[in-house]
Amino acid sequence: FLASPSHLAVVAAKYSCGAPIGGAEHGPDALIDAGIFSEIESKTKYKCTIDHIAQSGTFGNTNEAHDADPDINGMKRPRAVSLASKQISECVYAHAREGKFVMTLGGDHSIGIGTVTGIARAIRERFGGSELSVLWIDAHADINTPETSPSRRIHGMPVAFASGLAQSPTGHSVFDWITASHLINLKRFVYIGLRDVDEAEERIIAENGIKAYSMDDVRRYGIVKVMGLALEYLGDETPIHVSYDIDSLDPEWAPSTGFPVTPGLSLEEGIHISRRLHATGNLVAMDLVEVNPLVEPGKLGTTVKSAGSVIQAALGVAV
Ligand code: EXY
Ligand code: MN
Ligand code: MN
Ligand code: MN
Repeated sequence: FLASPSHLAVVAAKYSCGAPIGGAEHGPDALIDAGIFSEIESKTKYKCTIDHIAQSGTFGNTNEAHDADPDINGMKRPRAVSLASKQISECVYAHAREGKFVMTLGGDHSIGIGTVTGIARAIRERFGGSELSVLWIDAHADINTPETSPSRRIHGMPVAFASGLAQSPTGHSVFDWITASHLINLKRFVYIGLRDVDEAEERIIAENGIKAYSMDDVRRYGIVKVMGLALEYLGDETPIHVSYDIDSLDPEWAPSTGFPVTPGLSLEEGIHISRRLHATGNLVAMDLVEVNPLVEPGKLGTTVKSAGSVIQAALGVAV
């Protein structure tokens, strides 16, 4: 039911203000400089454009404490992350509204607040109120609220903000830009690859009846079966957004990331996920996040190559 887009809007989201360590703001350039998108242009029908978004000025874009950005409700860097995600949300919304495929490169995973809300809003408008489906491929659940988060870092909270579970803290206007038109429905949401989930997150997942396939499930049933179940659950008639955290892959394949957890998906399993999503014909947007060139710099090549493969497979390139 989707007209197949011929324009690929790449959004380089150069932020690390949601994470406790810096470096992820350099992820987008590492991917772009590796030539992934020139190759896509030569091998597919896609015409690519790239927007670079980095915050400067008042709040800064890195994780370091900032006088202008004191904690709110325990959250670290709330204004920086809120402003970053608002900018990203508006940018991806504008592209998706025109029917382009939107590929956002992170950045720490707090940028997912921006991507998911922007795509969800565009889909509502394009398809008369219908809701976006989201696949979250990650070692982590990223669904803490400011109240449950052990780290107080917003990269562990994007799913909570994009679904409305976390709200703008009382008395503060930060994150107030997220309105009902931006929110996703957690009944149209599936996790794959989980293996490092906080106790409170386990409870939130259970209470909200969220479909989740852990790494143990992938080992038990195999990735082919798991993808089949995930896509069957979401149904055929739905636009899909995949938010792909590179730390879903085993550290062997993606060592240059801030929070690696072993054992993870093999590169082959990671590519299978992307291929299956492409084959649905319903994929409208993708995030590829948490490539951190400052972690294991000697193995950045391996990490970028893996990221490039999952990106290209999602766009139908044979990898
Ligand atoms: N669940 C932990 C927290 O909320 O602090 C760890 C989050 C890690 C997030 C990584 C990037 O995906
Ligand atoms: Mn994540
Ligand atoms: Mn993660
Ligand atoms: Mn194709």
